[in-house]
Amino acid sequence: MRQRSSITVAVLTLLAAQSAFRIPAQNAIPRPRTRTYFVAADPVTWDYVPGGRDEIAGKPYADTAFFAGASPREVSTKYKKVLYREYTDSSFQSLKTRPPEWEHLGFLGPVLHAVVGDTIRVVFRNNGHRPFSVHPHGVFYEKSSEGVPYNDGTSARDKMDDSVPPGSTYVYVWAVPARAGPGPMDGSSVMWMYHSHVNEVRDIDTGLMGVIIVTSRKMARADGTPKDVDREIVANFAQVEENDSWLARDNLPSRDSLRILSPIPNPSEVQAIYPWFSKFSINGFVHGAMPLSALTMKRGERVRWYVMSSTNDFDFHSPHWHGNTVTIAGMRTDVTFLGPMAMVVADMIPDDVGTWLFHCHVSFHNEGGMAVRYRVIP
Ligand SMILES: [Cu+2]
Repeated sequence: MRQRSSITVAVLTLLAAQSAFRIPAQNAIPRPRTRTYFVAADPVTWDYVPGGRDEIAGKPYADTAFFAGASPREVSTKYKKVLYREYTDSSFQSLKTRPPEWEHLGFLGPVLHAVVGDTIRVVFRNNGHRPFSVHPHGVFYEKSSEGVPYNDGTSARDKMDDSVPPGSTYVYVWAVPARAGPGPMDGSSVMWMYHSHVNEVRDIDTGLMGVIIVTSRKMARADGTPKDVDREIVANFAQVEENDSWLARDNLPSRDSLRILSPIPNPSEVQAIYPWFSKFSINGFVHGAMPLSALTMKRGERVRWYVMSSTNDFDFHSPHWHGNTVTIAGMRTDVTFLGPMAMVVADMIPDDVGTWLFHCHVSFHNEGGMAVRYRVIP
């Protein structure tokens, strides 16, 4: 009798546990799935100062000197680039609309969200003028999805991802195992970057870079975002060397491009006649030109900042948030440090209402324009 009642209790407990798992759809743990993204490398004219104003100084851009005592800077802030852009399907006819909360991404590619246990499929279309690729960090890739040409002992099918010719499409497939997700000291999500890696430096300086965000399964919403975060923000600190871009020659004023005869000029040759080609940028914006509306958050929101840097010789940055503090791996700060291609995740619960500076604390980067503003509203 006693044994029978304990069986009954066990069955009732099991039934109760099962009904407890019938939780509302918005709290349900998403099943592992394949997330497909249609991403093209597109020729685009990008403006580093879209509003024409230095919003750190609060003046028209052309009125403000580059460094104190420097000669007046060039007025055109538009450069031909090749950027990753997201499309709705494999016809690559319709660009996917970027929602307002992701407007701050600027010249970065789309964020590829995934959950531990998922598979990411990137259908990559090269609309550029030369071979490009997509190389991911962190996720699990086989040799056919690494996106880098080097002497790795592979051949044939395993080389097709290395360098995708202009006008071609290639499908990259990346698994997202536990080691691509949050580690023991991480929060509910981690960041990885992706970029073209046929010629790593020149491809990135041409504009081909983006971000992958991987969320732990138990903390993920259906769209892959972490459910303990209200707002995700990505910030790429980059000294973009436009002199190193594949399109450097096309971006020179015509009087200067006549002085350079080679179709792909030597970067130092361009730099010598046109020093402005070094762009001290956050997501492709300089001197506070990122629209304030793109970085507006509410007091008390749980804001996760994914901060990273680029690959050039001087891509050492110290991002500094004014007005509010963050925690990074459980430790409190308001400044962090990035070496080349570094990635840091910082959590903020803003409590200080106002318009605040977010800038690089390396002094010549800050003076050179590596600064944006963010706004906290009540
Ligand atoms: Cu810096």
